[in-house]
Amino acid sequence: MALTLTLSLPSKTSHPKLVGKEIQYGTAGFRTLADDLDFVMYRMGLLAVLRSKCTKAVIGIMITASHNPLQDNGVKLVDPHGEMLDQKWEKLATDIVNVGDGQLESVLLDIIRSESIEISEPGKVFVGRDTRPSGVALLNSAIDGIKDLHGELRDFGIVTTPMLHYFVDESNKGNEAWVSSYFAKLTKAFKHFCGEISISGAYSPKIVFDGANGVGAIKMGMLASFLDKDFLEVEIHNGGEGILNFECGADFVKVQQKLPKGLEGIKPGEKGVSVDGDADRIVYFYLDDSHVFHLLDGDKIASLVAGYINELLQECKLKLNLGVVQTAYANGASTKYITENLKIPVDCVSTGVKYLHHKALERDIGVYFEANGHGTVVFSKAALEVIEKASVDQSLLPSERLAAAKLNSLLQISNPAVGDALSDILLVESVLRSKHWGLKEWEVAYTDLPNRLLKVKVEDKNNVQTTDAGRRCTAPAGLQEEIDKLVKSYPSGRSFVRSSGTEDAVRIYAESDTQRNADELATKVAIKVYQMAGGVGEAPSPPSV
Ligand code: 16G
Ligand code: MG
Repeated sequence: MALTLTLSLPSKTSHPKLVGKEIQYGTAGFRTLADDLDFVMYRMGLLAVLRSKCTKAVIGIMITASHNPLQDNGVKLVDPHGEMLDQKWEKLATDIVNVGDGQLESVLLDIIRSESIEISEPGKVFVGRDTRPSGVALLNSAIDGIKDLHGELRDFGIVTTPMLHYFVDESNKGNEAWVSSYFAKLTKAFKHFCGEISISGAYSPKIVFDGANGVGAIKMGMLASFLDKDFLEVEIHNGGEGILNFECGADFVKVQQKLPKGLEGIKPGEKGVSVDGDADRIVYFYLDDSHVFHLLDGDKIASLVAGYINELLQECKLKLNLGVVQTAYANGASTKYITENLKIPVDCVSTGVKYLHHKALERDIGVYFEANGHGTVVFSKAALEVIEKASVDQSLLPSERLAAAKLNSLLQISNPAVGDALSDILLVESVLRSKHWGLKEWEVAYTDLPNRLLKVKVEDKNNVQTTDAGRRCTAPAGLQEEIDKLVKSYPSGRSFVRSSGTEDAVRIYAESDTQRNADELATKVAIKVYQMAGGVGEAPSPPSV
């Protein structure tokens, strides 16, 4: 039957497309200068309604540019289970954003036809944004798009990215999706877990919190109000008085390996925690007695949490399949520790939460973390049922039942929709409290191999193509062979290059036995990239040896 559907888009003329270069739905959605995003938001409002009609479920729109500077903003769509947008639809998003105003309706109609969308289905969209001032106008543009396709809207206002993912997931499961129910769920499980465990040994429930001057600080304040100080004592810094992500936040601390602005007064041994601008990443850190800075990143969190889950599984003798998922950026020492010491299998996937999340779902219990602090614990419904049953099974030993009960409440603390800085803090604190550990006791499990991350600007980042989860380079021809030759001459050497999914650049990672060697290897590889992949601007300086 011929489709005679036509679309009228009354707000289209208020959101004209900027003439400019093509933009792509990248690793975590569209992200660029906020001033360039008006028409993108409008079109994402339209697309979200179509996606909702297509999946017959609530879809989320999150307006954030995460750890990027204040003047940037971005948008990503959240799929029905709270996961990242389906990859086929990422392509549709790119198509819809890059057509001229004149073709917008016909491209929408193409999507309706190709995806067999029933236009009379309701379209339900949840929206949220971070604290960027540009978010208000951008939200209104998205709302225009939603209304033009007669979608229903629920605006959560300023929320963390993981909260929006959680609301979408819960709503589609038929559960309540309220800010208060989110905090109640996390803190109830945390209190349940910790209630039985006294504070002793090196453990302290106090954290010195760096909120990156963003939404994480606001929501941490709310979370803390649900917990008294015996559970979690939070000293909030960078609560919004300074500039978002400026010299603070998880990305700054991880990349610069130093204290964030505003936390200079942290005392040796105190637990520092930084989140990023939309609170989906965390890193821990502390100063030792000599005021030397120590970082505990996503790799350390993965090893702590997976190690503890493994202990509980052994105690309750449940044969569930536990695995860890990392990316090529995971420190080699962490992968070795998890596979050889903890004896937990590790999968390596491409960079980006969506890849880790999907891989982790293949396990009964999957722990995934990127080194930069994105991660969570996911588990199957069947695994949870087995654990719940064991926790009350009178044929088991009391110690076995107790271990199953602990595992059950630990899993309730995680946000299964996506990596969530707030729930990750509660997870880490639960494990530390249970082990009576401070950060030093946690840190000693393994020592990171010294490493270096560099980036090189090139004419076209698509010149660099990779395979094997970003670990081997297939273009330009000959570059991988050059990298292999360089790596061979460094003890415990490892290096790879990949084009960034969020910036116009090629990233270079190297690790080796000493910092000097890691720096030297990274620099030599960066020079090769510059020479062979069309480097622009100043060439990387050769190592000084
Ligand atoms: C995005 C990704 C993050 C990844 C980073 C890599 C999400 C929510 N975020 O921030 O997982 O580590 O990109 O950036 O997926 P790059 O491609 O520029 O190296
Ligand atoms: Mg983020």
